[in-house]
Amino acid sequence: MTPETILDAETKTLWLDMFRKLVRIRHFERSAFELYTAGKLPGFMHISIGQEATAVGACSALRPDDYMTSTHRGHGDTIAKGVSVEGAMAELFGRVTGVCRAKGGSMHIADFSQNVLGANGIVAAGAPIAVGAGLSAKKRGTDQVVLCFFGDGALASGPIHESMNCAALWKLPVIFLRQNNQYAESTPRTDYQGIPDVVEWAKGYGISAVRVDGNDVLAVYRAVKEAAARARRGEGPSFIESETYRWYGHNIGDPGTWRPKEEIQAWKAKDPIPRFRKVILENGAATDADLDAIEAEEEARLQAAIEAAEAAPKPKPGTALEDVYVDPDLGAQAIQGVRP
Ligand SMILES: Cc1ncc(C[n+]2csc(CCOP(=O)(O)OP(=O)(O)O)c2C)c(N)n1
Ligand SMILES: [Mg+2]
Repeated sequence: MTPETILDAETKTLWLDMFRKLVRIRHFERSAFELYTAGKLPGFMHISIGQEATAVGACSALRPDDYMTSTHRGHGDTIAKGVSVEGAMAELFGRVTGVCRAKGGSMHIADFSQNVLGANGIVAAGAPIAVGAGLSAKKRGTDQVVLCFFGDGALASGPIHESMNCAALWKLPVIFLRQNNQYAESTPRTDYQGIPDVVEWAKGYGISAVRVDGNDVLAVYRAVKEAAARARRGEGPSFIESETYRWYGHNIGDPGTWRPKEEIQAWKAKDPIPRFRKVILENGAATDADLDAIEAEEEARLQAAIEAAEAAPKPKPGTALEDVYVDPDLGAQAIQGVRP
């Protein structure tokens, strides 16, 4: 049997789509870093280079109508779930063509057309939102699931516990996926986490819990696929500990060089993109030339997105309350201190 006959067409398409998204996010994050450093982007940001396999593997296991919540480090997660690079890049530039019309910025990218309920600058704040979405799906009787990304540091804060408790109690279709990039800001988990094994801890809620190699896109995909299937069968939430690493520091002003050089090098050697490229080639799902072409297409698309974003207008001050309140008049009164 030749390698070509091992993989069915559907799997090949899935793999190439996942490769494309890995590359898309890597290009996006590199460009965001460069543009910010060159003084072209306002605000503040957190780059997720190194963590792409967790974002892509997880979101590829969802249906388009499933929901997702993310964190302050949400560029990769939101793009993996379907936010366009055009909309995301324009959002970083603070332009009207941004996916949130410049009202979200780097840390609050949301896109309801993709059921992306938002990246979130408040640590752990995505979890209660995910539980609310899960409760809504359950009450409405849909079989949608909710993927809740959060950081390793977020696990040490109350909302994660409250959310997991509620989701377990009410058997809600929520997948709690901890993106364990080993640090909360510059604090290693040995300095903030009293729980010896978070997978065993999560099992204490009476839910399924597993640990995966977060730099292996297929391992993450399989874990989320299984968790989603359980949730759709009405078997409630799951917890996934995805072990990964961010190559750079906590935020864009932090080069992260305070970490041991050997540690950074060891994780870079586990770069999820060449790793998956190797799997694709070994299984005959594509050739090097096919994968190079995907990379070139994504780079060209991103460059066009950057040019379009730079050329787009900034929002007018008078539009500040649009899209913020359901009723803009009530919103304006609230801001002026007039209670409706
Ligand atoms: C409620 C709250 N507390 C503190 C902060 C400041 N803060 C921003 S990111 C961060 C660390 C988060 O670490 P982790 O959850 O591991 O995510 P990572 O940055 O590693 O992706 C902290 C403390 C915040 N944004 N929100
Ligand atoms: Mg972290």
